[in-house]
Amino acid sequence: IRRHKSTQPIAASLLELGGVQISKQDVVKDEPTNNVPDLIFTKLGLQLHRRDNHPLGILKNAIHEYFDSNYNSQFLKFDDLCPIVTTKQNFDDVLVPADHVSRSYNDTYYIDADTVLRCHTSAHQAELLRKGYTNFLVTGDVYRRDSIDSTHYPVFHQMEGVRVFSPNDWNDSGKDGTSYAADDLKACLEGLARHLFGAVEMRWVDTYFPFTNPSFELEIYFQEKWLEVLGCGVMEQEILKRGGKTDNVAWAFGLGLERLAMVLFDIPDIRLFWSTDKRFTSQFTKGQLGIKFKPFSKYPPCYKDMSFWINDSFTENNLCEIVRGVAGDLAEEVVLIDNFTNKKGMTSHCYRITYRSMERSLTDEEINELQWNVRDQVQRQMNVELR
Ligand code: FA5
Ligand code: MG
Repeated sequence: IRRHKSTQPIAASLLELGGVQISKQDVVKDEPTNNVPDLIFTKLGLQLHRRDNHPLGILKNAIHEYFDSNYNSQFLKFDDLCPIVTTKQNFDDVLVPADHVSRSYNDTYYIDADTVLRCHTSAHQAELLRKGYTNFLVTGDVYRRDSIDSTHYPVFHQMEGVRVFSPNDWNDSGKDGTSYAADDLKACLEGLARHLFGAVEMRWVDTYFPFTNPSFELEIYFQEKWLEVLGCGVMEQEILKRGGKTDNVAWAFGLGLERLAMVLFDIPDIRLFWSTDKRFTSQFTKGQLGIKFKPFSKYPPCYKDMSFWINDSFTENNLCEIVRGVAGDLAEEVVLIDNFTNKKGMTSHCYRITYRSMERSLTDEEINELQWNVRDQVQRQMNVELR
């Protein structure tokens, strides 16, 4: 990890870079640096997806089984590739445009200007294709600066799948390569959903990814809402071409493992995956897909509102990072509940923060102290005016 010596005060550029942790370090103007907070560093290497008794490990193994039995064990499995990757792997190799938002310091954790914590397992697609693999699954922890609620967490797990076809595969089908691959992809993932869930309400939604065309998302009905569980599509020809596969067509998908595991095991909050509380961990057993999580008594939430005048560099991801930096997993949700602009053109935001522990009751003093710390850090790091 490179550190930079500062030569001059640069308060303004700190915010341009997405603030928060960056402001604790010395930064040279225009030279981006590390924005990975301690909370995230402590998650590196935990590899929940490699624990056979953890819901994510159980799910990963069940998906492996589905592919083994339906594809004659053709799919090679990787689950130990390093989450620290180059910006080339994470973005350029999968054709993410130079100005795409996902590259910003607001959305991605940078170790230095050329190195990130992968924000998706697609970071490994191109390299594995170049090495000659044509059917593979990659599971790993991925990292994103994101909002705070029951289905979003800054570290989560994905499984990437890639399957390459040659003209022989589709020539007799009466379809062109692209529609053949798209139909095969949807059939494969619908089969997977049936294997995991039996009957479940699901729907396909058309979407956009820089690396696939056409692109789709699969949503599953869960807790009275449609929950997006995966993105997928037919791989852009350019990626195959660069991998030396000019005449081929391929599909690719990226599953959100927490989202699928929440549906499968009835896990109501994404923070639970990180719990070391026996009342959580003891409920899951290697190889057992049918288990439904029995929530231990739900402790009361506590709501705290805060209002401030925002500035041009304000972002919700920065706010969430500060809240998590102070409250850790005690922060359950951060939502904008009021937003207005006055005659002078100043914009005020009011956020409601929900604090709740999964494991115990929080005291008033404890919550008040968290909230005071959040207010203090927000004011100092984001340069906003509290109201
Ligand atoms: C991607 O990451 C693409 N790389 C997926 C892909 C792969 C598309 C290959 C095409 C081909 P997306 O950002 O939508 O796409 O994330 C994929 C899944 O990860 C989502 O559907 C969701 O299930 C899960 N996910 C996204 N953000 C979070 C989060 N903050 N917490 C938990 N799960 C998340
Ligand atoms: Mg998505």
